[in-house]
Amino acid sequence: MKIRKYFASDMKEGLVRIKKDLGSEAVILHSRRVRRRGLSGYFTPRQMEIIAAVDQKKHEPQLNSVMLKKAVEKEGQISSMAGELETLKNTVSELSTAASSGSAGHQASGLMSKKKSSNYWRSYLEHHDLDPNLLEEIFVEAEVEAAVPGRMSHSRMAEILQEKAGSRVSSTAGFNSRSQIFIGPTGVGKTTTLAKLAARSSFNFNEKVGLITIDHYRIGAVEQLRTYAEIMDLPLEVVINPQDLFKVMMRLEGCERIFIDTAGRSTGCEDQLGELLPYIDLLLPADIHLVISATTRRQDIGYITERFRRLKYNRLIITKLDETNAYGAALNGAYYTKLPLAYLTDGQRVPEDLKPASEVDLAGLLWRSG
Ligand SMILES: Nc1nc2c(ncn2[C@@H]2O[C@H](COP(=O)(O)OP(=O)(O)O)[C@@H](O)[C@H]2O)c(=O)[nH]1
Ligand SMILES: [Mg+2]
Repeated sequence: MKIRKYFASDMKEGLVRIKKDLGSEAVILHSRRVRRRGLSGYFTPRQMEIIAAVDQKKHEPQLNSVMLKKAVEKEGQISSMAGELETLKNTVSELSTAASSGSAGHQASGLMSKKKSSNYWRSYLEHHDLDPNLLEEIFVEAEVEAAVPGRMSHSRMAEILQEKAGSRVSSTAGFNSRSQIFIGPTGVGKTTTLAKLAARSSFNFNEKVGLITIDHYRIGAVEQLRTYAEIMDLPLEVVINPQDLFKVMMRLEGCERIFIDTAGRSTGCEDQLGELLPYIDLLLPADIHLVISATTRRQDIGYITERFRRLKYNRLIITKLDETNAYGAALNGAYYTKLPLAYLTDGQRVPEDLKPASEVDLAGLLWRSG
């Protein structure tokens, strides 16, 4: 572990130096405002003292998405082996049927083409927890286009599925509004994702950014965002009732982009969800992101998208893609809501582990196999 102390005029400058010096894996251990030593310290503005560290032994892959791709490839290999086994099983059983009906030669030649049955593809997609109706819709169209009904080569099926599933999912790039609101169940990564996006807006796009939290039920949650706000040197306002929101928005008048965090309410509690509505109404027009974890079962995605509907969300964010190897959540979410996907996240690192959905081959995640 390499630990270094830095002095900079502000956090932004410090972060740039730390990144240059220790690399993007560096973490901030501590930061505070201090006076310069000696008499001159009283005549110059306070400085930021930042203690940063980097674990030299840690050997992380460059991008979590690389791991993601590998996992998908491995998954594909296993599924493909399962498919081969199934084809073999079918061959034996069909050969024995054919032998008893006296046409073994003819049947065998047809089966030697490396085509896989619909059942193979069905179970392959079921593994990704794809909604059965969505799966059925895709299959009906795919079967129509198949040269040999019931059997399709891997590449042809991949092509067809990619086109069919892809056409059902849209993505949106960037922001449409000044206010960016994050809603969704507890623990899905709302605050972390907000911090990633606020960092991108501030550092990559040089926008003047403000943060608001209406997290008034969980003190810990306010502290989490406060830590990010301090590290990024962004103003944070805590709102505890809708009336305060007006005053807070006036204070953040100079901010071009405002990120608004909400407390994770228990999805089933209608009253608590309803409490957010007055805040949201005051913030409109806004980009309202429903944040869902990729590890959510499809039945729960249906339930969550329905429950939160009253909060007028207009786009989706799927988090924690690094924690699963079933990638149906993004497609299911988009299918149930008919709304665009905005961002995907695949790790805890702020701000690195985030990608605009428009840059990810969503359908391809499902069948990028060998
Ligand atoms: N593995 C993984 N963890 C994440 C991701 N996004 C957030 N987390 C973690 O999930 C936990 C809950 O995140 P938080 O932002 O507090 O969730 P919130 O309750 O919805 O605000 C934290 O430990 C985060 O570091 C992600 O994309 N991948
Ligand atoms: Mg939170």
